[in-house]
Amino acid sequence: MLNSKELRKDFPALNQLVHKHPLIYFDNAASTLKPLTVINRLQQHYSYETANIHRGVHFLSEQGTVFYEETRQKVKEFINAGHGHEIIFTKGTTESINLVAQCFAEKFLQAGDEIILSHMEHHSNIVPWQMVAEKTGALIKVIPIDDAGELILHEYTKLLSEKTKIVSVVHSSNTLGTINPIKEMIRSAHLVGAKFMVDAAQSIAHMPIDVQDLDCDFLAFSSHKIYGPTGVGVLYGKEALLNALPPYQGGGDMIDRVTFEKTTYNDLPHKFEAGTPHIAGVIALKNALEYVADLGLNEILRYEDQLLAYATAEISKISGLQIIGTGKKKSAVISFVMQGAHPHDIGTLLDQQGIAIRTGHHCTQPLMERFNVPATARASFTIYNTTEEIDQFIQALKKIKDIL
Ligand code: 7TS
Repeated sequence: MLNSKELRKDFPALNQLVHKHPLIYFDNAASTLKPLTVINRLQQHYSYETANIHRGVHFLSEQGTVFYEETRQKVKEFINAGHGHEIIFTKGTTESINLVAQCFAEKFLQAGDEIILSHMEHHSNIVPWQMVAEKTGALIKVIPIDDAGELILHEYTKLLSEKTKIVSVVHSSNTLGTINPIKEMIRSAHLVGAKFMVDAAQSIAHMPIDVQDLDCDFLAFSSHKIYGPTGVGVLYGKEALLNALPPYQGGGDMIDRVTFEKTTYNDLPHKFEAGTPHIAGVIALKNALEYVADLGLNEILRYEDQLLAYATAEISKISGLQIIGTGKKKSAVISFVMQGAHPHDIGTLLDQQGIAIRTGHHCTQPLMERFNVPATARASFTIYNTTEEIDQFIQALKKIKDIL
């Protein structure tokens, strides 16, 4: 069993007071805290290793290139991709989705084609598709959800047709916690010849992911949600598809040969990595992935499931509190509303006791409309959280309920 008390020592941020209370960090779906191995790696890089990569002949540049490419191999292993060059480094999930939307549209979308999204998507898996739909005349179709916050799968099957060119769906919802049956959904999409993109922003740190087993065509995640640095993301794409797409941005590193008449492009993965990337961040992402792999994703999953079950049971005992998102398969995210209290007030009062949660629409406004709420309060748990922290959170919520 994962020893959360022991591994808390790896996270210096937990060793501080906020408003004179020990920090209780329940905003892990927004961004996770960083372990020392990641922090130290960044410091090591900026202290002794700074250099640009992929271009120098000097020692530091060559060393940096090796470290950077080692992370690519680590990501490949972590998600079981077939090849290292199927891993593209981006700024984050948002950029990974924008890349696929724009490049895919340019090559494969025409007026009348259909893009399928779900009602529980983060704005970053809606807006990029709307932008390309507007340009190409493609249409967006939306998989509805039920009152528990689960996708209505027979409606999804009905939406699929030979007009469907791509389906892009979140693996695990940042607002509801719902874990979607993407493997099954991918299989259905492929039956009509559509491609499938997985937004794994919320799942990557919390459950094992095997892109070959899923057979997804694209998958995106952010380093900062898996204990790594901000400003780094990953796009996985199947080799043949990435080769078929046009480049995303033009610039250094992505070219083979440039003349004013014509430019030819570099091979994968460099074709999609124009300009100097976040070298330090990519290098330290390897430490984050090793940290998670050492703990074991199945262990993490089991531990977070326990926290979720405990917190759900305790919150459910508080009258006037309603959980939004009650699906059968959930990650450790609880969104809730309290009768007579605005979520922002709940968030502010919790903050005064050192408890960090997120309030608002969580970049899922269509979901807020679906559940007819302007906003929710959201607590999201991970490896360093404990049942004692949940007890304090519950006590604080009960007090807030009396005040408001
Ligand atoms: N997709 C999902 C499902 C997300 O939860 C987020 C961020 C993103 C995409 C975008 O990731 P980014 O790293 O490119 O910004 N979600 C949240 C959240 O729930 N609270 O803050 C950010």
